[in-house]
Amino acid sequence: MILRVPSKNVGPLPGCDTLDKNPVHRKLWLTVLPFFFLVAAVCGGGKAAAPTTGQTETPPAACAPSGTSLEVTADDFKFDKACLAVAANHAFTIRFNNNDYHVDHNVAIYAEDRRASRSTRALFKGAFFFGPKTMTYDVPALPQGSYYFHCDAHAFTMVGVFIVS
Ligand SMILES: [Cu+2]
Repeated sequence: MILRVPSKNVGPLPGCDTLDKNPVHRKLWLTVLPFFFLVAAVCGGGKAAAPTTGQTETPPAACAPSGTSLEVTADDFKFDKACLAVAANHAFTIRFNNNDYHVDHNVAIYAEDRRASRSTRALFKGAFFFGPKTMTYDVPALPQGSYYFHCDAHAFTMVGVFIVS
C-alpha cells in the first residue's frame, strides 16, 4: 500500500497560519493528519514484522573423493575445509596441520554432527597435539556414509562434513 500525503489538494499544513485563517480547514487538518500517521505506522509495522521466507541457512557442504591422502589445516580455531571426502572401504591418511600456537587440536570423525548429538559414536579419533605442528593420522577403512569431522576440544566451531562414497 502506498500512502501519499496530499500536498496540493488539501491545503497548507497546520501552523501555516499566514496562509490559511479558516478555522474549519485548520480543524480538518488536525483531525486528518494524525490518522495518516497512524495508518502509515500500522502499515509499516506490519511490513517489518512479516515473516522472512528465505532463511540464510548454509547448504550442506559437498565434495568428492580424490585419492587416499587427505589434508586439513587448523587456523585460528577453524578448519580450512568444510568438507572432506574419501572412497569407501579404503584405508586413508589425514595430514593435519595445527597452526594454532600452544593450542591442542585433533581431528575426529563421527557418525553425526556433535553439535546436535553429543552421544554420537566416533568412527575415528586422531591424537591431540599442540600447534604449530603437523601430524599424519592413519585412518582405517570406513563404510560408505555421510559423516562429520570435528576437533574434539572445539566441536562447535571446528566442524565439517566427511563424505565416504
Ligand atoms: Cu581444537
